[in-house]
Amino acid sequence: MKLFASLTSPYARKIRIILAEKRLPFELVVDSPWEGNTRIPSINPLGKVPALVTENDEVFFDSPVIAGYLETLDATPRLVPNDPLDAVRVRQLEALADGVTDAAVTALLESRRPDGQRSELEMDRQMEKIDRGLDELERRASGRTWLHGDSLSLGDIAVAVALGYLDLRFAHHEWRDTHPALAALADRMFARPSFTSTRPPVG
Ligand SMILES: N[C@@H](CCC(=O)N[C@@H](CS)C(=O)NCC(=O)O)C(=O)O
Repeated sequence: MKLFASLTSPYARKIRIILAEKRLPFELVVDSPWEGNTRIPSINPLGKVPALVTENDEVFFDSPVIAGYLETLDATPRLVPNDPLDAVRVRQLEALADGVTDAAVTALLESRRPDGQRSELEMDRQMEKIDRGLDELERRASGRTWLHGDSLSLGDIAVAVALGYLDLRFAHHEWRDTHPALAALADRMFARPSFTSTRPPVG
């Protein structure tokens, strides 16, 4: 398996963490879709990372689809429950966490636009999505070790990746002060080898 990824992409990090947790061997192909010589559009027509090429040369994107594919392989731990409704609940957690990440990525790109083209209104809208998403995740994390059931799931991974991305790009965001259950979850998740080995480079 080959994973095309940039080292700062939170979506790609989610997949690298899943691969590490499941101890699945893969080749990491580092490629940034923002660079002129990127190969990504020839693999994923949407020009985004992550993209996974399987042993049979089948291509999967985007990250929830790749996560779904990895779940079909013969590897433990299982990160999505077998029960169909519980599986949807874990996917909902992933979607909420990815939505927080989407808002953070959009706000970052907006903040990098040249003077005069930057919209404070758009940045505020995205930050509100982040804050509402964190409040909902805090409610779901409160009083629990794991976000779903009694073991690690894709939901815990996606949420911790979103929190790590906030730390990387919005270090001034004091989400820990107002979200103690998420802060505790982050402390536990960030200590796992799958997280320490995939820490994004600063920049
Ligand atoms: N929903 C997608 C989002 C992927 C995504 O937006 N990746 C960013 C990097 S963090 C990207 O490749 N952006 C390039 C572009 O939008 O052209 C997923 O979960 O995989």
